[in-house]
Amino acid sequence: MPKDIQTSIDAAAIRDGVERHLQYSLCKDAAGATQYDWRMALSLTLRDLVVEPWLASIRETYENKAKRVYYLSMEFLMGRLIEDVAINLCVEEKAREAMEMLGQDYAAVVADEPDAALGNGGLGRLAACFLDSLSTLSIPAYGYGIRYEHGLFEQHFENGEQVETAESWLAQRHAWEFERPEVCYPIHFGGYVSESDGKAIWHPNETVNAVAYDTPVVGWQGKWANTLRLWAAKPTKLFDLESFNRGDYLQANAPESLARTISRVLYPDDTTEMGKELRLKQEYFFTSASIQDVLRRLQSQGIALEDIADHAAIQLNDTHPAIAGPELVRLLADVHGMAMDKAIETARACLSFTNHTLLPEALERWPEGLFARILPRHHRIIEMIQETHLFVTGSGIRIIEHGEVKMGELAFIMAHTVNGVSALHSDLVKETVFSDLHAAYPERIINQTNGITPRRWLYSCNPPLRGLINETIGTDWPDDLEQLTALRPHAEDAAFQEKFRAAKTANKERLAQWLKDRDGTVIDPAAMFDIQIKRIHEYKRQHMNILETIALWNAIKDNPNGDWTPRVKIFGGKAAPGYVLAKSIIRLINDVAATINGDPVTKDLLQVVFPENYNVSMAELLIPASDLSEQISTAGKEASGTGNMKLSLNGSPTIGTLDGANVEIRDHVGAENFFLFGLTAQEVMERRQQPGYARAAIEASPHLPRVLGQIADGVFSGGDAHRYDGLLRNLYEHDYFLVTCDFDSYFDAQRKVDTAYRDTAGWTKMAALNTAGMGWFSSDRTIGSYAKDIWNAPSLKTE
Ligand code: F58
Repeated sequence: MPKDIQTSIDAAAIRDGVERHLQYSLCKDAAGATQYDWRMALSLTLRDLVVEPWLASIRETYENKAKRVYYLSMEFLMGRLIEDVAINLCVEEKAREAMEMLGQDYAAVVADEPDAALGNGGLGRLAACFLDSLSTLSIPAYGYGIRYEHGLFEQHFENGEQVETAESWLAQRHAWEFERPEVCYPIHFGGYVSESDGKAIWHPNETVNAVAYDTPVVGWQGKWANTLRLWAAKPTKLFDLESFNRGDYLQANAPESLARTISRVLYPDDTTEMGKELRLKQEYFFTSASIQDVLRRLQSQGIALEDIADHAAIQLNDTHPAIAGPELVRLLADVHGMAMDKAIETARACLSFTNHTLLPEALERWPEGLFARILPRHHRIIEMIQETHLFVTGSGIRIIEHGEVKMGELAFIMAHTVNGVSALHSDLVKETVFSDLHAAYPERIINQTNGITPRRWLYSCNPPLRGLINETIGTDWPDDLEQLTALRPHAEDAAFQEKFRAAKTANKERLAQWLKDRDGTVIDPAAMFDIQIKRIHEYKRQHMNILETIALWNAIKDNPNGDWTPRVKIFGGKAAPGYVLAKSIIRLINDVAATINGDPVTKDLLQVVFPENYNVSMAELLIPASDLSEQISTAGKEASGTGNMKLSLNGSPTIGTLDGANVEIRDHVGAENFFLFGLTAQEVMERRQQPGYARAAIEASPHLPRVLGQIADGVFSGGDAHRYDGLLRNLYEHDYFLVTCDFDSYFDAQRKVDTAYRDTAGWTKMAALNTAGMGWFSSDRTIGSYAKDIWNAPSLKTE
């Protein structure tokens, strides 16, 4: 059935499924059913359709004794699932029809689903795209993570400032998951380690249980499904009856609330002041549960412990699960009696590690005292790993140094392969953060440029463009994205161009309508939509974009009758709650928006929009509607970027620096279809050596003194001349991210964009060549390459 699921299921069958679930799973009559009920009934019906291919995939994996990939990640930014599942099963139209038969609006039901926002940004979304591709490629795999009760915070603006509130996606039942109370592992913390007969025995003083919740991840055309297994923390003793009977109700609940804390909330970045200890516990909690689960599965198949690397490839998504190394060593050596050296070697043969950042402050380090208190046995094992490493390599690089446990070094030393996420980034990993370890292990670092799933990021989110592509090159491209190159010969064809523009306009109108309905914001789809969507961070330089907006506003006001290209600048993104400067950037954008949008002279030429609470679902609306993609990070700082890929794929040329995957995007779409500006990574490093570079750049700029002066005068802050003191001081005196140095070249590149956009045919060609050139950035290519170069994990595809 999986192979021809499209033909075997019709709209009437889906309708019957929805009716059945409404009655038997939700106990509702159609007359009394709410939007929630319809959504649940549809979700459960679609979930039923996934169960068969899911069980078949698991069965096939066991029968073949096939190698499995385990993707350990603190974050999975899944977004909504109804449309995703319907599309992968190729029943989207039938589901729509079924809901119509029932008198329901399919789109409204789809939009009712809360985003599963179990991630901060690119790293978490990459994990979600990878799961989609692993299933599409029929590679047996598990995603392992945490079932956070609260996903990424909700963002609100009050007087232009970001205010955070708790997100609660689990307030309603989560339709897609299966609770597995029988899959439960104890996770220990604290205590001490004793030795007897040369054997180490850990006596922990705290234990929680990790309970599995499984969500199916079905691949393209429903041929294969893998599992996303998320762990929830539960107390070993549910309830303290003794305390309850004494009338101490708070104490009675203490075991539960203590345990639950571990899986309660997703860390919104580690710049916050929340307990570091809790973060360490979260990391160990999900990693230990996952590793125990892997070993249990291998043992149930009778696989000898020496041979586990032939059957399990464990990928560490950043350093967050880096404790997997010592944990696997502990289980092999302490629990199963393997010799320590052999255990280290065996663990390394299973493990590989992806680095996602060059920002040194983002590489995790734990105070040694804290680490040894929470994980005393692992502390000792890390010392042994370190001894072996020092002995074998003769290098002086230590994992534990200056009272800190360095997780980057640990992950690197315990992995057989380390990868960066774009060509430039992987080179810089070798030259900067891990240069010493690279010298010690010269074969270990490789590159795997990131990718995105074309199912969600084109097929699903952009129906007009999907239709045009189908009509032009056929329908086989969603799992063979390089077929998009066949669009190239059409890029200059007038009839194709007209349809391409019509698709873009439809997407822009959809976005405009959504903004009007949700926020009452009115934007004109005839203007250029210039979009920057990503976490707010100094290195991503949203402040450079808003400074350029002010300079453009000045230029228009100086010459209101000039030949200007109308623009709507759209921002989307959240700042870490503790990141003061990023929050100041948000406020500045909102302040500038309030001033500029109210200016009668410029309002038809320039507008700034910052819809609150950017998330995956909002990205699905913004990306297809974009004309210009802002990828303006300081060269050498954005490891890869994946939003850059999504926007370009959807026919939105990039204005950007030579950073991360921008470099490769430009190669693929053609330099003439990319607006390049700014210093290179090498030049950035050199410029930083010049004393007073920021002030010098400001003084030399024809724009910056005026723009910064306006901010300092309170032009955008109702006369409050001090609101942006911190931000301005940073730009004048420090400017580590070189906003001032790249500003003029950015401003000039933007004027080239203005001119290019006015040439409608030329712009359409450029946009179409972006779409046509992006096939290589499918996450299917990335996963195929991980499977071959890192995991040695074959696909079980049958055709
Ligand atoms: C991102 N990292 C990179 N980290 O910034 C981006 O260039 C890359 O494309 C992407 O990974 C995928 O490789 C990222 O998203 C985080 O969100 C961390 C989560 C934990 C706290 C610190 C930030």
